[in-house]
Amino acid sequence: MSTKHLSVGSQVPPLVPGKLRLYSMRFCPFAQRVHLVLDAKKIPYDVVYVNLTHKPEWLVEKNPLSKVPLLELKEGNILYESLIIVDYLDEAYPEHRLYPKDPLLKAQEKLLIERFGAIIVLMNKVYYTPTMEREQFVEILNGLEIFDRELVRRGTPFFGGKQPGMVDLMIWPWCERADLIRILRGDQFVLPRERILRLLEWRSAMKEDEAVKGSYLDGETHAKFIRSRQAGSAQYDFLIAQ
Ligand SMILES: N[C@@H](CCC(=O)N[C@@H](CS)C(=O)NCC(=O)O)C(=O)O
Repeated sequence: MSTKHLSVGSQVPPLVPGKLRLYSMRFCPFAQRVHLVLDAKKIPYDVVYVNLTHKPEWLVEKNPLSKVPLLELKEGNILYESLIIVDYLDEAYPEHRLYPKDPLLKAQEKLLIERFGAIIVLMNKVYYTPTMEREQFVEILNGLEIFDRELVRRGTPFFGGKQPGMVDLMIWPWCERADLIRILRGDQFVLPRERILRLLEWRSAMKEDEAVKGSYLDGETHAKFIRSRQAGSAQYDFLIAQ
């Protein structure tokens, strides 16, 4: 169950003994990466949601970049940056490994995640800029096609094999949001099925995964948040029953 996003003037709730603490924002794809890994590895954690428009004073004290995700460990140690956090979690909690153990294979998976960064930049433009050029849409599609072909090459249901691994979980938040392009920009921006058939099958399989279900939101819900932010008043708490 979600709680309200804490904002300026709030106090940090005390840490819960025996649990990691994740500082998150319900609609942040980078924070979702960490939720996915914690959920996939079944690591006990509690969540503090943060209002990023009216940030609590303590956020910058915990993370000099003043961003989420932010992971607070039992010993009071703090980690930020989604990829650094998940790397730590996979090493510190080696049961149900998400990266391959082999250093070369692990580095190759990281390269693939790095490559997805170009799609993240393009998708961000869909949210933040008022118009979308055809060229930008084609670039997103070309990027997704690389991942579609990689799945075909691997011949497995997931990048991680029979189960989702780190690549699957790290690219998922933006694949969950892929319908936003059409919802926010119109029907001329529907991703053509035939170009990314295997990736779309993967997307359906991912939606059935228990860890994915834990943080999943549909396209319309994501769009509602983005529209509220575009209108100048981000509604962080609209999912919480009043
Ligand atoms: N590179 C960071 C990006 C995190 C990020 O941009 N988080 C956004 C929310 S989705 C944030 O906290 N923004 C607040 C700000 O930029 O002031 C990561 O991978 O964790």
